[in-house]
Amino acid sequence: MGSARSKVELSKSELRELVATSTFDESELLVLFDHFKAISASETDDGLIDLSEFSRALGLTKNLFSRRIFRLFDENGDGVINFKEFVIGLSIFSPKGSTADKEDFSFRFFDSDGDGYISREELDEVLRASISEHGQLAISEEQIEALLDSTFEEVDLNGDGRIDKAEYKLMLKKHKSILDQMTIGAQEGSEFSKIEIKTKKYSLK
Ligand SMILES: [Ca+2]
Ligand SMILES: [Ca+2]
Ligand SMILES: [Ca+2]
Repeated sequence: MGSARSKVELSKSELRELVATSTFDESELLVLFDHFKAISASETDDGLIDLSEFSRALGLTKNLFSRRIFRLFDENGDGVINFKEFVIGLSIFSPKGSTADKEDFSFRFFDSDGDGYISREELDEVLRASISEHGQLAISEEQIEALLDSTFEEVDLNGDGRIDKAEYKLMLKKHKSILDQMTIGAQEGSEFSKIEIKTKKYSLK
């Protein structure tokens, strides 16, 4: 696969634009472009990354998490990730990405209907997916409800039954580990380097 000519090309002007708009320099972008080519050709060599290719590169099965992260990367919502979207998404995840961008990104991860609030149903959905992902099926309905109750009691400061961005940010201040878990690269670029390693391994196949 490594020698197959990919359908994507990176022009000098695109490269310059991405140096200006992302947290990466030119040499990092060229490395990312190689990864992009490998991932985008891993199932269908069309110069674009679809959900299946994306999930596989992240080492995730297609689940709520990979679908949500994919959607956040897919800024124009056309169902595929182009190189620019790939770079901008990874920019946020990278150690150099700003805290504000990471906060926004993780908030949008929870706020699946995009109305600017995390509802109890939205939190419930992520919680259940996370529980089933970790195989902790022994958690009862009552425990889930109790966890939701205590979360809202703590986080929903104005008591309107939903979490707005200000409340969410205060919660992140108190529980710093949430953002670390939610964002690739928040801890010494660990997950981010894993992406690189994984895709490198993958492209050698
Ligand atoms: Ca797209
Ligand atoms: Ca919402
Ligand atoms: Ca609220």
